[in-house]
Amino acid sequence: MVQLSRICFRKYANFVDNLRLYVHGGSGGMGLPRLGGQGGNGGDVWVVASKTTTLKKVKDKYPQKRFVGGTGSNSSVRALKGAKGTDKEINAPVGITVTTDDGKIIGELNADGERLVVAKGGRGGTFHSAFEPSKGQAKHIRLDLKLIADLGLVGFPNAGKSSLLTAMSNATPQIANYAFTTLKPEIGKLMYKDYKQISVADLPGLIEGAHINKGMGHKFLKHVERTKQLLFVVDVSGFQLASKTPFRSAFEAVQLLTKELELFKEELVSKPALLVVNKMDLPDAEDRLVELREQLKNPEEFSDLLPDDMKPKNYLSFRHVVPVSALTGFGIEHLKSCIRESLDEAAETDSKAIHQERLKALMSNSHKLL
Ligand SMILES: Nc1nc2c(ncn2[C@@H]2O[C@H](COP(=O)(O)OP(=O)(O)O)[C@@H](O)[C@H]2O)c(=O)[nH]1
Ligand SMILES: [Mg+2]
Repeated sequence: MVQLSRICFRKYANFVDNLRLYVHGGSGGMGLPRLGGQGGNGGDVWVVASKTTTLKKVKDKYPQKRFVGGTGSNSSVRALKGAKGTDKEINAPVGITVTTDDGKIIGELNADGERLVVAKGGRGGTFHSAFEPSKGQAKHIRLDLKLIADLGLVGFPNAGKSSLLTAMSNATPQIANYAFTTLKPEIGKLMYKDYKQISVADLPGLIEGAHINKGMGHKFLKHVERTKQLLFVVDVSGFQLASKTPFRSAFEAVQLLTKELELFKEELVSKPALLVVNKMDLPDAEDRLVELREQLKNPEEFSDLLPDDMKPKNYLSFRHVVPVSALTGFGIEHLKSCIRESLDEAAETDSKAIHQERLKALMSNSHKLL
C-alpha cells in the first residue's frame, strides 16, 4: 500500500496548479537623528505575470519558496535620504489568482506583464518614528491557476464527447456527425446526490498535429491546461478522421492524444487522467475492449505499430478505464462515480500536502524560538 501511494505521488506530483510561497517585504533603513536623515524604505515583493513561465518552473527554480525584498539603506552623512531596498519580482504564469493563506483574494493576473504587490517593504526611519525603521510585511500567499472546469474532455472528433457530456450532465451541447462542431468549450455540470457538483468542459476536438496548431490546436490545448484532470474519450472501434488519413484503433488513439498533449506541454501528461471507452453498444465492442485493456497493460510492446514520431515519451496510466455507451446510457453512472472518486482523492492528497507544509513551518519556527 505504501509503495502504491508512492508510485501515485510520483506520477501525479508533476503538474502544478497551485503554489504556496512565503513573501517578506524588506526592512526599512535607519534614520539619522543627528541630521534628521530618512532611512530608505524596504523593497516590495511583486508577482508579475509572464507568458513564458509555469508554476512548476517557479517551484523548481525556488525550492525554498521564499521571496524577500531588499533592505532600505540607512541614512548617512553622504546620503541623508537612504536608498530604497530592491524590489523582488516573482514571475508567474498568466491567468492566476493570488490569495492569502486563508483564502482572501489579493488580486488576479490576467495578462502578460500585469503586476501585483504581495508584501510591502517597511518604512525607513524618520523623525516621526524616532528614526527607527519598520519591518516589511510578511505572509504566506497562494498562487492558483484559474480553472475553466474540474475535468476536460480530450478526444478526437466523433469519439462522442458531446454526447457523453449530455448523457452525464445537464448541458445540451450541439451534436453532429462531422469534425469541429464544438467551437467553444461547453461546460456541463455533473450533479451528485449529496449536492456536490463537478464541472466538465467539452473542448473543440483534437486532431493529429494540434501541437503545431492544426485545426483548433493551440486553443484546445490551452484549455486543457485549465482543468484539474483529464477525461480521455475514445471510440471503442477506433476512428478515421478523413479518407486520406489512416485508420486508428482505440489504443492508437490514446497514444496519439497523449503525444499531442506531450508535444504541446509535457507537464500536461502528468495530470491525473481517466479513460472513457465509448460506443460499447456497437458490435464486437466487448472483444475490442478486452484487446484495448491488454494493450494498455503493456503499451511499449503494442506501440510498435505506431511510427516513432507518434509514440509518446511516457505512457499515461489511467486511474480508471470505463466502458460506456453515451447512446444507451450504459456505464454512465459508474463513470460519474469514478470521476468523483478521482477528484476527491486528489483533493485529499492536496490538503494533506498543505497540512504537512504548515506543520513543517511550525516546527522549524518553534525550533528557532528554543
Ligand atoms: N453507436 C453510438 N454512437 C455514438 C455514441 N456516442 C456518440 N455517438 C455518435 O457519434 C457521433 C459523434 O458524436 P459527438 O458526441 O458529436 O462526438 P464529438 O465530436 O466527440 O463531440 C454522433 O453521430 C453520435 O450520435 C455511442 O455511445 N454509441
Ligand atoms: Mg463535439
